[in-house]
Amino acid sequence: MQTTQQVTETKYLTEFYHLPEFQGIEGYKKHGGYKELEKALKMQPQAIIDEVKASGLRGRGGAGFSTGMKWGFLPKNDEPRYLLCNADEGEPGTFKDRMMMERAPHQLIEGMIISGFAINSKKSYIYVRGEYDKSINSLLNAIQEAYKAGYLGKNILGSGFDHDMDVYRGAGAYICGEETGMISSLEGLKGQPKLKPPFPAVQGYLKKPTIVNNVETLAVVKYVIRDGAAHYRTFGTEKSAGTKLFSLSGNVVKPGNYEVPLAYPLKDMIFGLGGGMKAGKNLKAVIPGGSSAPVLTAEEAGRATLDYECLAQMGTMLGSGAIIVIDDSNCMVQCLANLTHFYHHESCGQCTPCREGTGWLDKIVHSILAGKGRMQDIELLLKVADNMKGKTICALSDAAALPVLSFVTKFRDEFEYFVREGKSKVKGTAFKGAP
Ligand code: L3W
Ligand code: SF4
Repeated sequence: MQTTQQVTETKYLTEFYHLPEFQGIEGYKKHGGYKELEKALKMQPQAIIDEVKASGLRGRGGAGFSTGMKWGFLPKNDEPRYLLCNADEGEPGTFKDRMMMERAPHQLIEGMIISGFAINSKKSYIYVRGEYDKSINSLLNAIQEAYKAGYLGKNILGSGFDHDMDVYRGAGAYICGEETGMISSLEGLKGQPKLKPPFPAVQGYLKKPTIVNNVETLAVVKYVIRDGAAHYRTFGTEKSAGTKLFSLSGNVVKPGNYEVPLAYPLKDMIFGLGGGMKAGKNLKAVIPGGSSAPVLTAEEAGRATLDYECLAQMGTMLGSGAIIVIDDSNCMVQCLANLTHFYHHESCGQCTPCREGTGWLDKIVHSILAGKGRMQDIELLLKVADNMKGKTICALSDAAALPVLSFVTKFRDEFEYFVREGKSKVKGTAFKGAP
């Protein structure tokens, strides 16, 4: 497979990420830091919301919901309002938010203060994945610097606007990345999702209106204020505007985080920026948007562009922007076993289709791997997965079912071979048991 164009990153958000000084307030200010906060505080809050709406910015955490529209759902006179930054980053394959928090904590903080001002919120929380020690320390240090400099606290830069910010550390549950689970956890309750509606924008933290946005989404807000919605729209397409950070992992020569405009060809990401496959290996499959996104075959990957519409049309999704590349030395039954184990472990157990379904999927895939599979188990996998879709409180059940449906449908020969022969079709792969 060949790349189609000269492959370069578009370093819009990440322009100064290579500079260690960008992590501290002085270095950040040297490169334009907090200028947009000064500008935003002189604007009407509604004008900021309108600009964000006009920019076409969509949530970068997974669902791609319009940010401006979400902010517009806040009820008019219900206060206090909370802003909650989702930095739980638990989706397998996703590691872009970690880089943003480690290398540019002030970029997120500035974006959050501007967003807080726009939605009239005086208090925000950053809910960070518990394992992210470096991110947490980087944020705590930057928040302290921002308070000292008068960008947080009372009467910010003499504007009359007050805003306080805290970091909350998660405790390792994937489900706390789901916004209502996150709110429950922040309230000190068990981190379990709740039925929507009411959506958090109407009734969230402490039953008050709460906007939950991903790290990258909130960081973008500063740039929309700096350059305007029209400029932001020069990147990407009409419906998928802007640049996006993609976490590229798996069997590529150069894994890492790459920032490109939306609608960037997936093959350029893999074979250009990612350096292609390792010597002697061929592309077999790609998971384009975090482990919840249905897998693409190599042929499909060659046609895909990285935007919400193209990937949805191909029956998968952009999700959180985690691209997991699988070469032909991997066994798809074993790859799926990693995913079924993960979702079974992370199901919170409230809904029967999810609690039981994730367990059955995991048991069936592992029995095939143990050489005890029956041909009818392949159909059973499809049936169980199908019954888990669209019936539960949150999207985890669908997220567990979709990879199974796509792996079994697109790589059925590998599942049948394993059942028939009791071993993998891919030579040299031996299953070493569940992680
Ligand atoms: C008010 C309405 N608000 C929708 C809001 C809603 C939420 C956002 C999107 O799942 C996906 C999931 C994972 N009034 C509203 C409204 N909203 N209608 O819009 O809502 P929703 O329900 O479509 O999505 P979600 O529950 O936020 C997110 C997928 O992302 N995923 C997981 C990503 C993991 C990470 C990570 O590790 N960083 O993000 C990956 O693909 O499967 O489909 O705010 O309240 N009428
Ligand atoms: Fe919990 Fe699964 Fe139900 Fe989500 S779908 S609330 S993870 S049991």
